Amino acid sequence: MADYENGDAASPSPTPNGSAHGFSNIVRKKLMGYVGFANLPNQVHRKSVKKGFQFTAMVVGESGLGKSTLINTLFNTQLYPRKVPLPPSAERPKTVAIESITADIEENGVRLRLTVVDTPGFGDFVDNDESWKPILENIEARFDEYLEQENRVNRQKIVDNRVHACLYFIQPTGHSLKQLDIEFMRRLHTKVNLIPVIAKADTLTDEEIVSFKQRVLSDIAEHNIRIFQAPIYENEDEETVAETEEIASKIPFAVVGSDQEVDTPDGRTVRGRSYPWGVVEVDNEDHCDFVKLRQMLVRTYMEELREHTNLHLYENWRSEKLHAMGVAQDSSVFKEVNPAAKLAEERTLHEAKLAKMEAEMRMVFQQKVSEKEARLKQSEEELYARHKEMKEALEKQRGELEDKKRRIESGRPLTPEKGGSRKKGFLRP
Ligand SMILES: Nc1nc2c(ncn2[C@@H]2O[C@H](COP(=O)(O)OP(=O)(O)OP(=O)(O)O)[C@@H](O)[C@H]2O)c(=O)[nH]1
Ligand SMILES: [Mg+2]
Repeated sequence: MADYENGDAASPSPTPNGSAHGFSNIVRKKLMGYVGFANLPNQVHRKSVKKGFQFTAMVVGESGLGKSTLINTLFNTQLYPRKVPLPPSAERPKTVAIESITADIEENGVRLRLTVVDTPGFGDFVDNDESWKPILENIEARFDEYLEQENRVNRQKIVDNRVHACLYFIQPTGHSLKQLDIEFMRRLHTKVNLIPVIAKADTLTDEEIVSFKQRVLSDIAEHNIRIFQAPIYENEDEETVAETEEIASKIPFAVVGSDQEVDTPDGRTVRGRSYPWGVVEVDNEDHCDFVKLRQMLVRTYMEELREHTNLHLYENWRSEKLHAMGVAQDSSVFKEVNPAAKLAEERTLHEAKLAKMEAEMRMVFQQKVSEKEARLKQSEEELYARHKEMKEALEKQRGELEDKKRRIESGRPLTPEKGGSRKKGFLRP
């Protein structure tokens, strides 16, 4: 099934029958002519190009590992001027300082506001136990700033200064990760997309790189550190899956940085580093993983890094923070409300209420009718009984009268004589 974009015109509205996604009675229809919504991706493209993009990358690693050089190489610009080495007597910062540089760069009409957060001083002290702390604080302060913008009344112009990726430079020792590296990654992996790189890979042989990578990966796995992995989606074409796997197979990227062009023995001019034994080409995949790192960070997964930062890292931080403040998220409050579904729901409730009222009224009516019927029946019975009684009394009276009549006609006294007694009207001589 297609992955419909949320909340846009392309998303089908749920059906009132309340099926899980509202797709149950969606039918496939053939268009009879060009409608124009095939142009939607172009509209999105135009809009986002107009808006421009914001991306913030952080570089962390001990001094002199080539962080600034790699950023210059990645974005093909002199973001960082070449450094003048400090004299040994110069004052050096006592803590990890955080510096950020922002530049607007443009390529084929697409504007990118790139911010690079540098962390000079990391790992430079005798006691480096807490070197990760100012960096974590900086990342969280950027989350805080974003949250504050989200809570404003006007949210039209939110500037996203959150760190979308952190390149962690590993010293090319050829052994394994140092305590400093593990501690940093352990503390930061839930707050930022970690991309580990092996710095100055030209100082190691190919075999050394292979075994060093394995050791680094096993250290990472052992400490349950989650580094950024490009996602593989369902229904992705084979080529994309192969590309993603190829990129993933190079982690940690063994990189070489150079913002200088050098001539190769075969007469080409390339970005690279020149040695008496030959030239290391930055953009040559046989020489180092720079191209794959650029693919991960810029060409293929920049949007994925931004999305993962927003949907997972920031979201987790935000809910943890709100939870700590005692604000529990009420999922029903944040539930997306579809007006059509809401209307249907209200209508159903109203209909149910009406039906209940009707049933109650019918019950009351029936009760009254049966009471009346019972009363009528009772009076009918009473009437009948009275009628019967009266009829019987009449019958009795009639019987007596008939009897009297018969006696008078037969000349018998009405009252039979009882021995010696005289009856009225009949006098004895
Ligand atoms: N061999 C080799 N040298 C490099 C590489 N990248 C940078 N360098 C050199 O290493 C030195 C330090 O490079 P930077 O880019 O300033 O290093 P950084 O990590 O930014 O250093 P800080 O800002 O002091 O923390 C420079 O002389 C670079 O020319 C690389 O890939 N290989
Ligand atoms: Mg630097």
